[in-house]
Amino acid sequence: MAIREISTKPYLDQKSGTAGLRKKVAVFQQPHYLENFLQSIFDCVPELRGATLVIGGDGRYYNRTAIQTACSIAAGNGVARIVIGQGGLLSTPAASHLIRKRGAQGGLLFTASHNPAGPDGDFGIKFNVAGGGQASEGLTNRIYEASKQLARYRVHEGGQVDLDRRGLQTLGGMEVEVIDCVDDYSQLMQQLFDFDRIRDWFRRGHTLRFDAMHAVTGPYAERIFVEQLGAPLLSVQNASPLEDFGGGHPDPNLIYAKPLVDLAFGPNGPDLAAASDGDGDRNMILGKDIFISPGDSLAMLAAHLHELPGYRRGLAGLARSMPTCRAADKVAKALAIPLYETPTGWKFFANLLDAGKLTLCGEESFGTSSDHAREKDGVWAVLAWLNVLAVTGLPVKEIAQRHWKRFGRHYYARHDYDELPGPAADSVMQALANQLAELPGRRLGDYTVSEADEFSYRDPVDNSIAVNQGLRVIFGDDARLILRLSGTGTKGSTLRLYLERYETRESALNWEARDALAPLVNLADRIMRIGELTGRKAPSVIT
Ligand code: G16
Repeated sequence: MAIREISTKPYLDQKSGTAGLRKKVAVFQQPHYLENFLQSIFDCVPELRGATLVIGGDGRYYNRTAIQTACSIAAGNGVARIVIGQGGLLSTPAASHLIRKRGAQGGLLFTASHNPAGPDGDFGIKFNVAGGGQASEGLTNRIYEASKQLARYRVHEGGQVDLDRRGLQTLGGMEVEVIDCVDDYSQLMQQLFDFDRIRDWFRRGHTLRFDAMHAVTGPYAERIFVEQLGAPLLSVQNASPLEDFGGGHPDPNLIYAKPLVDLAFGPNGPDLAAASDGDGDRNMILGKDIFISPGDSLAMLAAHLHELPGYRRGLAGLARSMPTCRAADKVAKALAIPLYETPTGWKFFANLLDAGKLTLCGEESFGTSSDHAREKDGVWAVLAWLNVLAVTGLPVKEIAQRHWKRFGRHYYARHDYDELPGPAADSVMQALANQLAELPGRRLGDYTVSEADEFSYRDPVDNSIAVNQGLRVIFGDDARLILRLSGTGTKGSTLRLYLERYETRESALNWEARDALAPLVNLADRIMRIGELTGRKAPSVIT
């Protein structure tokens, strides 16, 4: 076995964002860049020596190269066994599940999520810990510190893993097991959902259209929706994973999944339309003539989850990220269960899930999942909706309208200002921060500010504290304006403005979200002056 130590020089920019290290492909292609980051992980997680490590990716450009590099570094650092999805593919939630199922000490996930791919696109790495959750802020900070000091890395030289051949291989002294990427995951889904009932729903002529956006969920969707649940083949579109995602932007939202949205609002829309993103952790849900916002989807699933086989014991608790609308809070109150408000980033749910305090959680960024994994899970969310539709026999729109009638409706939108110069984005944040102290009590339009603050979070399990998690202007139960900087962009700064308005009047439950939120957009203009401070007339993307 040829283990070699290679001298290197540190890179100083290997700081993880909201979900791992995301950079342009060209950045990862710099000499030793990837090796350095991987070695920093192995240096900070000594438990990986002699243990099992799961490796997979979303199939984007550079995935296979990066996986070969990861295998040789893992072998160089004494990993005993690697479990890899065939072709280098594993959806993020499937990888999280495998880490748990195999008792692995961690997983390397090669993905930049929904960001575009290809030689000029983005690449990324996430390290997930034993238990399947994303590395904590503490660990990613330690990895970053280690990367800044790194002087050498260890590799096994010679030999490659055949990523396409299922079964056992060896690389140096390390065992490599290449597995079908769907098998374990689909077994888990069958434990959670009533496949017979969903099959029957399809048999009765109901329809699904799932858009895999040429990303990782294609094989999962074809196996589960078509082969196992009996949906017709054309229920899954863009099913083959491509290295450049077909040139698209695999972000399941109203902008980037527009053809699907048009279908849902067209004359022959399916009963359920859904999409997932590059690595399969996000989801978008639509019914005939209706878009279910992620915050609503979380709340509606919360209200119905106990009707599904894997959740009959009821819900221990609910959680949402701070900018996610407060629809789930209303359901938690009705169910008399706790609702946790966490910072943006799925990693903040992990401790609560591990401690059994949570059953279901979600984020405005099109993420929903349960305690079955430690990642958000796009296919899981679609199955949950299918199962709810099959159990209730109601159309999506009817489920939504009954929900709003019972709990009230949270109109919601997110305005993104992408690729801003850092100082311009910072000046908007600063200008609002400067006003926080004087805002409470002020009457603005139809609203009165009840609280204005910078969000910080104390984890109820380990008491760790996360500060600087976004600025909130809260108008009691009626509305909120939230401003924060994204932690996932790879170019300039992205400013996110989140708008939420709550209505309980029956006459106000079926407005267009854009109309309902117009007064709040005006208020945000007045308070935050984004146009004036950034020179941008309008957001880059509204979701
Ligand atoms: C990641 C995180 C999510 C987060 C989202 C947006 O999702 O896992 O928790 O909500 O980014 O983060 P930000 O607002 O900081 O850009 P993904 O799907 O990109 O891994």
